[in-house]
Amino acid sequence: MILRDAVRVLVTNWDGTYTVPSRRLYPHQWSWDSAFVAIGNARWSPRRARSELITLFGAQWSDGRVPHIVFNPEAPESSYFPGPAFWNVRAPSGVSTSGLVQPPVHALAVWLVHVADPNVEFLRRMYPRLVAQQVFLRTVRRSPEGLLSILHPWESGMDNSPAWDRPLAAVPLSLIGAQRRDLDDVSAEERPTDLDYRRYTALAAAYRETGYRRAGAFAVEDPLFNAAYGAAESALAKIAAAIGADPRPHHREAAALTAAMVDHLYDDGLFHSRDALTGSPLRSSSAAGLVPLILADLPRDVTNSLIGTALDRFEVKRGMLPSFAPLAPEFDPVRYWRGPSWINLTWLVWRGLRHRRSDLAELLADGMIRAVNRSGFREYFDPATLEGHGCHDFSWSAALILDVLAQHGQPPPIRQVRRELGLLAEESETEPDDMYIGLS
Ligand code: 2M8
Repeated sequence: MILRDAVRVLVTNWDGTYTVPSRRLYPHQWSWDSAFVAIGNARWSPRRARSELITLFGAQWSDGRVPHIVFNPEAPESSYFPGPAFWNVRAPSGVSTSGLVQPPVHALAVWLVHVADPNVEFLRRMYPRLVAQQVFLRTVRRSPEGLLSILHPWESGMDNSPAWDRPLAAVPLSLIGAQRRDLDDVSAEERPTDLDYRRYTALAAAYRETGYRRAGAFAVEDPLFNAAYGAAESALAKIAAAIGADPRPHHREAAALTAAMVDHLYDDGLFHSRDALTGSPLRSSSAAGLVPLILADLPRDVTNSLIGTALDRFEVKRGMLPSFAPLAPEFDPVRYWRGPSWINLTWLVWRGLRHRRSDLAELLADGMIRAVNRSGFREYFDPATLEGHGCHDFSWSAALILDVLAQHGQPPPIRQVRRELGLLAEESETEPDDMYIGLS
């Protein structure tokens, strides 16, 4: 049973207060993974869902940034590259983290966890931290045109996307080779090249040398990252209303962001990145350009054109969204983020389509379920054959399937699954202590 298997993956990857994306390949806490995991866990253990997010925000920096990796002190340095010694930084709570961020999908996650299991106290606890996360981004990453920059491909979440080939080529190569661990678990054809890794390392080291303050050779306005920020403001408006705060500033911020994206990143049926250092467009066929479908106020003509592109260039009628358009020359169906389908990207676009084109949303939901039925909870899938690639038992693949099933009339039979997995105690446990240190 797919439901029980999904819960089993999440239980296996649970570390006591949060979930690792994969036991071997990614043995720490990752920022946007935890948001997706919380959305799925909310369907069977809202306590774990809340704990996941509280733990992540326990590592928030005093400037409001939520680091993209929170390191597990018990995992050895050699278990992941680049590990805590490379980043050489600690959050106010004392835990080692990276200095980068990832797409801010957390306010949406907090809201969805609340919808699945209403808990105003949790909203009150998370609201100031989510606001601080957004304030950090708009204070230090926003251009005069109102768009946010990412400073490393790892901040996009779609690390190896062909969309970064051009701006990444301008990054000087690191003299130090990367001590990669990823190839111990996944074959080299499915991962970034060594050359990519030398550039990733050089860029991260240069950012570290500025105290994680100043942009280096890579600064890009990415549609997925910006859309996540806009959707976060819409979620914050709902959270604010639920706790008696003023939702209007959040509505205004979401509308302004959407307008800036349409003015500067949209062209010909797709949103594209822009090089923030030169102002030039970085046209590509990345599926990041469809993610703005999650924005509430997207103009109708833009929405319709995006749907046309999804059907035509991204062939979504096949059921899964490829991460890069299949007819584009750079497309590769098995290499990480250069074409394979991912459950989180497909889920985001599925959410954007549910109230606009429910027929297409159904096709994507069926596609995600078929993919995991055929290949298990793999990290990514060949969009044509649904063959699985990357690591096995990948957390967000399991989590988001639970959400899809619940929304498609198959809410998990929670007590039965818990009983089968020996997890009946779940119901009575309480959330972890608040590790939060306070914002300056
Ligand atoms: C991948 O990224 C990490 C670096 O952050 C890596 O390759 O080591 C990406 O797929 C990213 O989106 C994801 O959050 C992370 C953990 O699943 O893995």
